[in-house]
Amino acid sequence: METLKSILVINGPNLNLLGTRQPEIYGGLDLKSLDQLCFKWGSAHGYAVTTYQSNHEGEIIDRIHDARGKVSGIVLNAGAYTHTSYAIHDALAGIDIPTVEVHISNVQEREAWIRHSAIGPACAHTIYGRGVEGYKHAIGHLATELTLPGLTISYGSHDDQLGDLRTPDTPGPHPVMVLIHGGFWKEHWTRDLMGPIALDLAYRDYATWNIEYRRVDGEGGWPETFFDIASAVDKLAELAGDHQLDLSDVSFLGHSAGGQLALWAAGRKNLSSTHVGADPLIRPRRVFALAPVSDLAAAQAAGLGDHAVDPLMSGAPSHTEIYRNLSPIEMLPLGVDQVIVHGDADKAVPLSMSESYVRAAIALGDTVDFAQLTDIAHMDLIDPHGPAWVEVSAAL
Ligand code: CA2
Repeated sequence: METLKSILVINGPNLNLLGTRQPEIYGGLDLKSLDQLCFKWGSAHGYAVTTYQSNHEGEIIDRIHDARGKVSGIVLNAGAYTHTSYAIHDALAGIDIPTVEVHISNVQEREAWIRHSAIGPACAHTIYGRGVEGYKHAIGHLATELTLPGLTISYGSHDDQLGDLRTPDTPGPHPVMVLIHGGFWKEHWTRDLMGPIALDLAYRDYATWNIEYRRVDGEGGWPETFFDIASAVDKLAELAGDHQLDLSDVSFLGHSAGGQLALWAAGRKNLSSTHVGADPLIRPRRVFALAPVSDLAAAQAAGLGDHAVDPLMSGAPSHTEIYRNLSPIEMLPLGVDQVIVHGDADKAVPLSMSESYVRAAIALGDTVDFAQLTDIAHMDLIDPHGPAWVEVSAAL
């Protein structure tokens, strides 16, 4: 447990120009407004945020050195120094402060020199391609890791086949919530998204298993992504004894594309046609799906997530059969109690998708609670400090 509760946000060269040019890449917000948001995001987690911007490599290095003993975590957008500065790498490696590397743009979809990070190996985590919200997630990630670090456990040999297990301090066995993050199955959305929820659930005496999985622009898609979710869930059978997990009380909680995966995992049978293999070892008591992509065919037809279903399903030999076994609305009834939560201000996954899903599930005999939230947007649902959490946590 740390005693300092402060986070330093450093922005490197040219980020003082934010909001003045290239809004299509960096958004319309200026640096001063971003700083204000960082103060707000920090204080939501109980952290005082200090911000610093410089166009000079040496000054950034001095500021990093000066942080020793004064801050508990650093959020660093080193600008173009990211790609060249082994000196900043060394400065970070020389201090003992967890640092999250942040980029506003999707650096992995840009030129080769931008895809390379010289500072990445000295950072605890990298967040990119999420606009300025990436700073929020970086602060949330630091706050989570500094308060209750997860035990990172592999469930396979691929770099993405792992999860963070968090168990409360109280005597077990503990009910378990499997957390499945969203992001339209894409590489630049990672399980840090669910960290703050893991922390919140730890205070409610839940053990959490916050899982990563192979995603589409990496080595995922169908069937790898589905195979990973199934394997990650089944890994609980092996972890239960050592970590005091109550396997009779396992729930799945997924958001967005993670909601689709959670519903799929809850309802999956031994579907040889999905090529996901064996009978499930773990059956959930309940599945919580927050703004889930519950209908893959409808999502594909509507081009949701910048046509995200296309690469997810591109390896599927027969659309009709695969959709029936992978798309929650076509798997109904799931035979598992479900709680669906969706906001009416959701621009990523329309509320109407949950309305149709819930209607179909109830008609086919499933027990479903449906919470429709007013003025709540897509990402609000996974923010324990946001406007939806009172209702989301009540549903949990
Ligand atoms: O995406 C990011 O956040 C970057 O770290 C931003 C850097 C860029 O060199 C990195 O490759 C990716 C700096 C770009 C800042 O330049 C601006 C120019 C005009 C308006 C706003 C920012």
